[in-house]
Amino acid sequence: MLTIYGSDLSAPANKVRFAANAIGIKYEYKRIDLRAGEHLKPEFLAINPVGKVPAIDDDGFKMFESNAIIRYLADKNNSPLYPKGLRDRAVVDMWLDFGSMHVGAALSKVIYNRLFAPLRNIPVDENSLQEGLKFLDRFLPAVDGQLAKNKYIAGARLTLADINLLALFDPCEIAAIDISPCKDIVRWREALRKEKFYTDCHPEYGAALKDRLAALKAGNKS
Ligand SMILES: N[C@@H](CCC(=O)N[C@@H](CS)C(=O)NCC(=O)O)C(=O)O
Repeated sequence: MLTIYGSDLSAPANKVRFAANAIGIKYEYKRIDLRAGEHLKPEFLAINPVGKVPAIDDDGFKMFESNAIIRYLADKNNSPLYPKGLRDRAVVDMWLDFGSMHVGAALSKVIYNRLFAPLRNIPVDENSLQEGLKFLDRFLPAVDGQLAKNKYIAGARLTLADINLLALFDPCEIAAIDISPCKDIVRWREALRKEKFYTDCHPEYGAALKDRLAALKAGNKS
């Protein structure tokens, strides 16, 4: 049995659930309360020694790092989400890595400073926020251009590279990141957000976001 350890507001953790759903794997989802510090308790550190979500326990085989996890799950299940052909796989890896290392890193800076820092009563790092926005200005059009030429990010088929970006874009609205000028990202995202692999997770994500937003508006920094 596969257990996924996550948190409803964690994009990397949600990515693992999207991928498991899309592959068709049954799993148990265990929420780790990051605000309560559950991720740093010995019970969780025994599953993931670096103390982060997501992590998985697949019949005693434990892993962390979302991209490594989704590659493992797809390979284990011979999923077309991670094609086996040399070049097809290379293109998926290319967009998966670019998605995480560049688009995801820029998004994180903006999301952290606009959403999580205020929630945790931590001063906003204006330089980091501006750097994130600057990189998004550069990278989002590149993703949009790729999606103007292809239905999915790595070509004609849905792959792990789409699932990665889809999860990373989830907090855009709440972090006031305007992706509306990127028409093909919008088209691609709208279509994928209707898919069952996504909607099966979405209610929890939406509810968790709503709670945090309400707390933010009420000035509850706890
Ligand atoms: N690169 C990691 C990122 C994991 C990560 O940073 N998770 C955050 C939640 S989104 C976390 O566990 N934060 C708790 C902490 O670092 O103390 C992945 O893709 O799995």
